Amino acid sequence: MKIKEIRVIVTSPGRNFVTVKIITDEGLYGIGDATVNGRELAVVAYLEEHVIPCLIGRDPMQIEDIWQYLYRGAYWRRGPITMAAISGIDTALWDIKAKAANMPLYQLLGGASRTKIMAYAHAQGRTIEEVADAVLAKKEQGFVAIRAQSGVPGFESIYGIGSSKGAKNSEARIKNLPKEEVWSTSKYLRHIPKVFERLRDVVGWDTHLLHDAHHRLTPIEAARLGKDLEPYRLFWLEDAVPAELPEGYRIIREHTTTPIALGEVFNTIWDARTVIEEQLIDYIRTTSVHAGGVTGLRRIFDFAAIYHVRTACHGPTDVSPVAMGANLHIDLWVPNFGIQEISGYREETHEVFPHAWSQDGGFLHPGEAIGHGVDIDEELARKYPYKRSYLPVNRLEDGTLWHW
Ligand code: GCO
Ligand code: MG
Repeated sequence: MKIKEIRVIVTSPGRNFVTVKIITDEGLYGIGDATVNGRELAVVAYLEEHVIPCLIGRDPMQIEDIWQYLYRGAYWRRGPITMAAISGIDTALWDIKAKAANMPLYQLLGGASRTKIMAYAHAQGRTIEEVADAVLAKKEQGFVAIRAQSGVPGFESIYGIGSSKGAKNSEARIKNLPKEEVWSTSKYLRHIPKVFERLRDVVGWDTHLLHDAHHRLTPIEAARLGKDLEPYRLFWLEDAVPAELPEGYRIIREHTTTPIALGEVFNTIWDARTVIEEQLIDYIRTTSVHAGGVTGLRRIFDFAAIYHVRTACHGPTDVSPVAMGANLHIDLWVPNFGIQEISGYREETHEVFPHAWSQDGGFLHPGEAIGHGVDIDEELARKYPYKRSYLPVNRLEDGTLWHW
């Protein structure tokens, strides 16, 4: 079997997605996600100019060799653009291999270790009562794990909370440039424990509650927050501190027993090495589209298992249904599974990416289709052209640019 053609499909059914389609001379094809939110076309150029010409005519069964060729062979290793490109190719190759073997991908990985995959949903609100209502609504839908994000009094819009009317009409929105938000760590740190106190009152103790600090704290601030949240027994505190300095997580660990999740922006096992090896985290958030596809993710997860770290694939709306499918096959197999994020897709996204994976209340399953079970309707995809779009940026009250 030989790789005959590789297409890069850019479509925006609700938001931008970059999808790789590898077609073989025997007619089998595979699909992979290569989306990097806000920098989509950089991956397209990387693939079209630098990757695809090297792969035409190769044997698609040689997944490991192709992975190493694109990783080591490029000389310039790692980074989100390179790794998303590798991820798209790798996931499509695993799709082809599983189709050729006539089995669902999870079978090829070693078979199912569980019957269903626990997922967590997002709940948010501007006020504590709005968050409480949102959490109860998700519980009602069958979720046993819910991430709760709250507005902070005095701020218009904040991470994880739908933007207010004003923000929607802002100049940045109109010009299609990054929206700017305002942030105060001290106000946030005072408010969040009150949110979780109330949530435990309304939701009880059987629902897992999670919270994402989105890289905005320093280690000692994160340690304080973890400590203040201890009475409410969170499932985790996520991305408390940017992890370019992984040693910073030692400070958090010394002070709190609140479990720590990290790594949605990690691209390789090297990014995750220190926090896993020193047991500074409890959940590793790497996902197939940003951490080197099935090959890269499997390597990280096996490494994490040695250190009691469990898996928690990133699954926001910008991780396409294709990467979600690949994640779910890994989730069903991986011995040290923890949880899977699902933030829900728009109807048009589901239509462009028909998928065998399914959701039953708060649980997911990859399905029994051969391959990873996700396809792309290319004709429909053409109806949703790419639109430049950005993640917001964040500033302190005095204008200093802050982490987002
Ligand atoms: C999450 C994430 C996302 C990211 C987004 C960036 O936990 O789901 O923090 O909301 O911000 O995926 O592209
Ligand atoms: Mg996050």
